[in-house]
Amino acid sequence: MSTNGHTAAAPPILLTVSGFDPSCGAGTVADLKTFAAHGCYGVAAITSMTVQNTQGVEAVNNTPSAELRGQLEILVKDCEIAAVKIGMLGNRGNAVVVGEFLDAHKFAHVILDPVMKSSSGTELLDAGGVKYVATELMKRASVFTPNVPEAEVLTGLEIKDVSAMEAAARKLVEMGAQAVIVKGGHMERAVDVVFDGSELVQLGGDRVKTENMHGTGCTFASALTAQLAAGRGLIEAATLAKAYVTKAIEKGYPIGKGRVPLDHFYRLKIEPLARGTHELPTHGMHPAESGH
Ligand code: PXL
Repeated sequence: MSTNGHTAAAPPILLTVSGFDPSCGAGTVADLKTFAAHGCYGVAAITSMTVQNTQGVEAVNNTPSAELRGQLEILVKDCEIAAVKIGMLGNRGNAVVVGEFLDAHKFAHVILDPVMKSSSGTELLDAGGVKYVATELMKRASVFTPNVPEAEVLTGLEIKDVSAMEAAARKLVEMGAQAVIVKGGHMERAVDVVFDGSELVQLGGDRVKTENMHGTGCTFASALTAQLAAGRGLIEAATLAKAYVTKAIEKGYPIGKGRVPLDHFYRLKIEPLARGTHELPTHGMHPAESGH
């Protein structure tokens, strides 16, 4: 292996299998920013090129299945992937490619976020894809992270409160999921329900200004992926991921006329220094000292 002289150990390499949002609030780019914010190196296979801005999705152009398979296989031939995060799949054909990929290679962590619609309501997975997720892909994931509307579609249950979220989590495990987190971001109280097949836990949370946000689900699932890859157990990883996404929501800022992306790098924000403090020329840099 050529290292080009670089000998530093690489951080965990995380793979996102997701769609591209040109406004970079959701999908692949939200995932990569989240991975980077957690000190991980992200690689990506793109399932779909969406045409969207912060105001909504204008078109969805799914990647041809053979091309998606090519992206996945070329990465796995080269890199040691610590965990896989799956988001938007687009259609059944691409969901099947991902199922086959998971069968062909063993990964320590597979986090499946069953994205069905954009926050503005556009379909991001066709009906055949939803069926494949429910019957095949879900059981191949180590953690399954539907939001409330997705959990309703998959279980057929109506979910109006936290106890219905718990019932949905139990039903998804009966349907074959290994572990489930039903995300309560759409509910009045943003409680998430975590169920690993034996222990059922509620993660409390105050609802922050989520009405007009974009990319919260992608970000939570990606933060969870990074925490699991770091070796944390499910409950601790989910708690930390929820804390991260909550803060990133709080710190979000508008970049366009529509939905607000999160600030994935809020941890890097440094309070502005007193004016001028960091622009003082160092010795030898100042014209007065150059001798001219
Ligand atoms: O937030 C779900 C989502 C996931 N992936 C892509 C998206 C969206 C929402 O718009 O565009 C690519």
